[in-house]
Amino acid sequence: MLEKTWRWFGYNDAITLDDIRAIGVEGIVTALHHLPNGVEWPVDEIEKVKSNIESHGMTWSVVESLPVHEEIKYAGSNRDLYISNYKKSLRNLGQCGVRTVCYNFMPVIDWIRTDLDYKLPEGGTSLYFDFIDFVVFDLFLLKRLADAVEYPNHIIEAAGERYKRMTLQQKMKLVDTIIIKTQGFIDGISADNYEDAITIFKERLSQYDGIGKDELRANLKYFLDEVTPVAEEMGIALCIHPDDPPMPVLGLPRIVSNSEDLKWILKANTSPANGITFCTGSLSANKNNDLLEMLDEVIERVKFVHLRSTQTKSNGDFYEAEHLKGSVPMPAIVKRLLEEIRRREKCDENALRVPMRVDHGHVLPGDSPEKHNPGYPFVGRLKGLAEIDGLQQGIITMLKE
Ligand code: DNO
Repeated sequence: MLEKTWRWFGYNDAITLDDIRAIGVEGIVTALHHLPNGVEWPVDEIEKVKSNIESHGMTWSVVESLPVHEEIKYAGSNRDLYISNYKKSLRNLGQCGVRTVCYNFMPVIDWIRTDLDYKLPEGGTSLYFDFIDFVVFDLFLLKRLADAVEYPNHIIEAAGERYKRMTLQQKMKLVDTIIIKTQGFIDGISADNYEDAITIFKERLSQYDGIGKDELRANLKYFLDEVTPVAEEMGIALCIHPDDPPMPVLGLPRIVSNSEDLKWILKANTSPANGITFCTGSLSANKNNDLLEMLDEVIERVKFVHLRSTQTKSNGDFYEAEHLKGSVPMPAIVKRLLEEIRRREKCDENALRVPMRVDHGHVLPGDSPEKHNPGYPFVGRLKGLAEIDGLQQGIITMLKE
């Protein structure tokens, strides 16, 4: 069985551990959200969160994320200091028995959406990525005009037209959505107004001048070669999260986007601690990604899964579909994962469980938008979890027959 887990954002999360326990969740996915990015996570802070989770009848199954400081990603002068802190945090987590650690290696910006309240025909709302809005943000709000060549002419024209028709309020909302709202609760930027947000954001982008795919890959390998021996010693599975959306953005390279990338990562560092977070939602936003084929290629190193689906459109847009709809072949994915779990259990009866969290959810009746982080409503995720759990129970029954 996949372990049923749930992302909890700590004490500031309006969704409480009691709420989460009540719906049958077994494990919590969380981080020390109150600590700044890059510092060592002290044992007593880890213990506090862990025992709080345990006092609610659950376990702290996954750290998401132990953030990788930007200096590690762009190889800044303090990278070895941040890597040393990372190793200390891994040791401390291992000592406390927290053994699955998710992280990402996306420069500057983690996940990207342009609309957090896209109305679905059925009445709920979903997260949406509008390609033209994103180009408006890039070329006309950030004003990264020098790099405009990345986009075909007709896209630049369409973005220009849209920009002309936008009100100031709409422009501010787009900046707020992309830079502040989606990033803010993860490890993001806080700014008082939208001009400051743009300035800070552009400074961060400029730190990657001269860093292309090869350089970023080299920096990831450097990081992995340093931290995997500690992870291995502590019995920790480190699991890199794919890029969302899986493509280069804003002139920044992205290196966890497709089959070739995943295979490269596993080959670049062959430690068993070098694992993958298989996020079906992120990977499915590129319609060239064949998810089943990709899962087969890396399945032995999949240590954590995020299950959700997207619906892509021919114009480059995508939105988050219901968990069992959209383009992800969810039943086949879950079946494949359950077969792999069975294989692991046969080889090693102490095999770590594979935690699964439903990633994101629609905002549905009963959810009040101010009571959750974007993408993480209670009812919408509960629906996804119930569907996926039903699916897995059904598949397990069939596999036994
Ligand atoms: C957004 C998430 C990402 C993801 C991190 C993992 O909702 O999918 O923030 O958790 O990138 O490091």
